[in-house]
Amino acid sequence: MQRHLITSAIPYINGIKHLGNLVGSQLPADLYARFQRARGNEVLFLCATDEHGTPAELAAAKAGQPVAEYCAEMHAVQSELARGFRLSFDHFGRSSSPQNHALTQHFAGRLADAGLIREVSERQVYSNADGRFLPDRYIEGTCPNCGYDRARGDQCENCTKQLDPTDLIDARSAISGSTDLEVRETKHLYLRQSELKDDLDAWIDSKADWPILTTSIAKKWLHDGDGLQDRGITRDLDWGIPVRRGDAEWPGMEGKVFYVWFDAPIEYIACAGEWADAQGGADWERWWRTDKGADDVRYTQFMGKDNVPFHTLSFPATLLGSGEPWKMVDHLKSFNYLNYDGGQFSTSQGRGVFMNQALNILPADYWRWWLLSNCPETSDSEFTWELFQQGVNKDLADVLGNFVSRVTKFCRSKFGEVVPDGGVFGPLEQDLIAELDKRLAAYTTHMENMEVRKSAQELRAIWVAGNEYLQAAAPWATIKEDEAQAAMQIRLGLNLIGLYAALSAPFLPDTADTLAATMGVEVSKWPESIAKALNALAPGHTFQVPDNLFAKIDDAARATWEAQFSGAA
Ligand code: B3M
Ligand code: ZN
Repeated sequence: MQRHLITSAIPYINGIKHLGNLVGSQLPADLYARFQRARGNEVLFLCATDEHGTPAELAAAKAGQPVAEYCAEMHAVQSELARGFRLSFDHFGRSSSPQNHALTQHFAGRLADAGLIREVSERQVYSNADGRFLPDRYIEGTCPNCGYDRARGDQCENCTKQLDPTDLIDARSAISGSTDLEVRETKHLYLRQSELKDDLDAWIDSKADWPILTTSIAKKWLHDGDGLQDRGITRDLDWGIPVRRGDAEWPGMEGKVFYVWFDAPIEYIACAGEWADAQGGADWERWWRTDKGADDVRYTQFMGKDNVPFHTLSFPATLLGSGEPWKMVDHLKSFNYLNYDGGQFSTSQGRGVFMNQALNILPADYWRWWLLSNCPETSDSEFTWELFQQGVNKDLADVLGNFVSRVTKFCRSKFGEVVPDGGVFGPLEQDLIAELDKRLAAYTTHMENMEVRKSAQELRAIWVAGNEYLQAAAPWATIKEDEAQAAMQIRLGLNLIGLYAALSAPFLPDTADTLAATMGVEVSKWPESIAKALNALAPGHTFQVPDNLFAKIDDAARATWEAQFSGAA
């Protein structure tokens, strides 16, 4: 038995995520976790909400709520949506947890002890009216480049020019609107990543099996220009993890918090602690400390490509720099972007489908199937309603749904809702078994390698093979001449449904449950041999004909949704 630690990038707390976010990390991570569990392996699958930083503060302010209250509410919302999409996290934690506070402060202390932290004095905008330093995006003013009067201190949204807050004309606080701003000195902590450059380089070189997308990003940051730069790990914000050196105060750092990207990946570890506490004291260190059993853990991370630098450099720098035996990532699976109908998903314009909206219109499995089988794996990919309609109607309704319906209904009408007896498998059945054995091996390999699209294609081919068999065997014709032969064909068909439940479960967990319940069995573990799986249901075993598994999406519904989610309103 293998042990798999699996983490998905932790979604920001500031609102409900869209389908592009979902397919870029959480959903493929869930696919892999479900697959590994079905293989009989031990899995710890973790995710959490990323609750710190300016985006959280801004979203809470917009909602008119204290940040802590806003985060608690949004965590509950995201958690419910994760359940709705059947994301099978062993724990869905919070980066604001006490466990993460303690661990983040611990790491900072270790890094400081190792001489890997230095203090830097910076000049930053202070708002007298607000009584605080303003992060760049809390400062608004007129863009010196295009004259847009609501440009932000980091960038002008109108002409996209990158700005410094001091470039802005008539700068004001985005919080209070006050123009009573001044530039003050403030001290920050920097992680001396440059000191760890050779260690990181060697570590990345040891990952020969990583995708080029991943290693090229890491190498670029390591070597381009002046090479890996030290990174500020503190901020002048109220909300966040207070800067402490382990258990001790950090003189000069009073009132400051750690930068969100410093504490967010540490939450992967803290989340295991949260999980353990929720289990009444399970052992989390056997997943994370190589001196306590984690040396035989295989750790896989899932994320969008924009998160790769933090996971290949900053977080590993934190772990290596601590000098402690933390488990490092073994495989990092990164994704490109999913676009929406010729453009991008946009939260502010309400463009595209968000997780809550998706579940309001169709069950989770429809989305899971389409998103995974079209995921942005080797390049960006695109959601259109037409492609979605095609995927659902053809793959799910016409192929899988139709097969199940034909087999079960035919059986009910001729033999009743019971697996019929009848002859032994003939050449047609042996051919099918041989084909499915080959396809099962290919499917299993693709799933092992996290080749999501190839896995979906192979699963679909496995469904298609069942339909083709049914077409060739034609039990509705056979029965006129040889009832025993028709009975054998249908017995095989019913067993295929059981097999489909097991093989489809990582993609379509609800459908798998329905299929298994229909057949009066549990969803079985990953099959080893097709021949064995196709003899699982013995003659005499009773079943029930399921309701239509998938409703087709008609053109009217498609047009309605197209308009509804265009962001035009
Ligand atoms: N919250 C960004 C994102 O959701 C960020 C990931 C953190 S992973 C430690 O894409
Ligand atoms: Zn501008």
